[in-house]
Parts: sequence; C-alpha cells; structure tokens
Amino acid sequence: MPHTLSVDAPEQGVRLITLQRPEALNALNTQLLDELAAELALAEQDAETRAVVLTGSRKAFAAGADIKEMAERDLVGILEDPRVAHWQRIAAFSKPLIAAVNGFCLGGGCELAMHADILIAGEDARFGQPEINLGIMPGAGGTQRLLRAVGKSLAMQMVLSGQAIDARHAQRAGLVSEVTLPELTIERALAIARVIAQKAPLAVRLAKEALLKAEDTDLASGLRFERHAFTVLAGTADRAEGIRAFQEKRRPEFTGR
Ligand code: DAK
Repeated sequence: MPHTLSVDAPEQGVRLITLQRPEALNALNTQLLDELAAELALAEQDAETRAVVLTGSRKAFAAGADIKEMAERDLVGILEDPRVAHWQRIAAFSKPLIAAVNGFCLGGGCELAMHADILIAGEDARFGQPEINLGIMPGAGGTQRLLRAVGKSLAMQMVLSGQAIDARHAQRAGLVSEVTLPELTIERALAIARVIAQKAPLAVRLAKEALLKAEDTDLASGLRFERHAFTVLAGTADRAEGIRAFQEKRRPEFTGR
C-alpha cells in the first residue's frame, strides 16, 4: 500500500497515479520515487493497463527533489544512491505515460514530467529547473530532455537562470502539447489515455519506442528501427483485425497479439 501516492482505475485500461505529499508540494523523496517506480512496474505487468496518467495536486505537480532529504544525504556516492535506480526504473516504463500538470513543476518534478510521453498542463502550471539556485544542476535528465524538448536557447535560459516558464510558454516551446483550464487537466489527460487504451497494444508500444529513438539516435538508425518495428507488426493478429474491421465498417477488437 503506497503512502506517498494514490492509484485509481478511473476507466478500463487506464490507471491514474496521483502524487500525494501535500505537506511538501509533492517533493520527490526516496520513498515517493520508490513507490512510484513500484506502481509503474505493476502497471507494466498488468496486461489490462494500456496507459497511465500521472498527476499531482492543483498547487504542485512536484516542487522537485526533497531538499530536506538532500540536506541529510551527501551525493558523493551518487551511483549507489537508491534514488538513481528509482529514476532508471521510472524511465524504463514502456506503456504510454501522460502527465497532467498543475501548479509548480520544478527541478526533479519537471524532470519527472519530462519522463511522460505526453504533457498536458493547466494554465497555472509553471515549469522550471531551479537547481542552480541551490548550487547544483539537474540530475535526472533535466539538461538532456529539456534541451531536446525546447531547444538550446530556452533550455540554457531555464537551467542557468533557474527561472520558470508558464504553461503557455511551455506549449509554444514544445514541452507541453495542450493547455487546459486547471480543473480540466486530469480529465483531458484521461480522455487522451482512454483513446490510446483502445488501440492495438503492440502497435502503441512499438510506436512509442520508435518515437523515443528519434530523440537519441541518428536518422538512419531511427529509420532502421521504424522499418523493423513496422515489419514486426505486419505479422500480428491485431493488424489483421484492424484491416478487417475497416473493411467491415466496424470498430476493431484488438487482443494484443
Ligand atoms: N523539498 C522539500 N520541501 C519542499 C520543497 C522541496 N523541493 N518545495 C517545497 N517544500 C515544502 C516547503 O518547505 C514548505 O514546507 P514547510 O517548510 O512549511 O514545512 C511547503 O513545502 C510549502 O512550500 P512553501 O511554503 O515554500 O510554498 P510557496 O508557495 O511559498 O513556494 C515554491 C512554493 C515551489 C516556490 C517553493 O516551495 C520552492 O521554491 N521550493 C523549492 C523548489 C526547488 O528548488 N526545487 C528544486 C529542488 S532540487 C537526482 C535527481 C534529481 C534531483 C537531484 C538528484 N539524482 C538522480 C541523484 C533534483 C533536484 C531538485 O529537484
């Protein structure tokens, strides 16, 4: 039973994970990261779960790593730090992950949101990497994923100045795909998850993998992976079902095979 988050199944095929450390604006301490990684592992193993929505509170998606915990630990042995392993487990999640972001989304919180495949933000969301104010720098992908998402100039500005940007700016820069009224952020993320949950699971999984390849490989390798994945899907029962359903003018019934 997790203590720092809640898990719901608001509709078929979709899990909603809500970060719940209101006393610390959902700061990511070791326990929260551990519980989040464990919940994602459960979602990964559960064939019924087709997409996950990750959210926080109206005031904060997450205000970063837990600074009070950081004050008690020295980071000299960063490779042995359990939090590093938790971040790696979160990054390995292979099903669609949608972040519904309201309020502060800072430091490790922004890095966590960037682990999502799709980011939906409320108008009041603020994205930033303020680690520089603490004399440190992003440590969970913030320099790498932010630059890929918003480009060099804005990433440099955010990381070196520590200043946050608002949701509309984040959307213009490409960090966020949609901006909603704050009270509708989760609803919109769930609606997108619901649509994805109805697609053929193998196609969704391989399409996600192929899209992520575009972030970290050269074009020729990415195209090679795409061709390979496309060929794999050609042999699936779901491809046959998708084409048959189109011809018979009905909704496909995908089975994940
Ligand atoms: N950690 C711990 N507690 C936090 C917190 C945080 N990051 N952010 C807020 N809180 C706590 C506050 O201390 C306060 O608790 P009390 O002191 O009242 O007990 C409570 O949440 C409410 O916060 P405020 O009173 O400050 O609320 P305000 O509305 O006035 O201000 C704020 C909201 C978000 C502007 C402010 O709280 C703030 O500046 N928070 C810190 C934001 C920040 O600097 N975040 C970056 C942290 S460094 C790593 C991977 C990743 C990282 C490190 C290592 N490895 C893989 C090893 C990431 C590092 C970071 O994220």
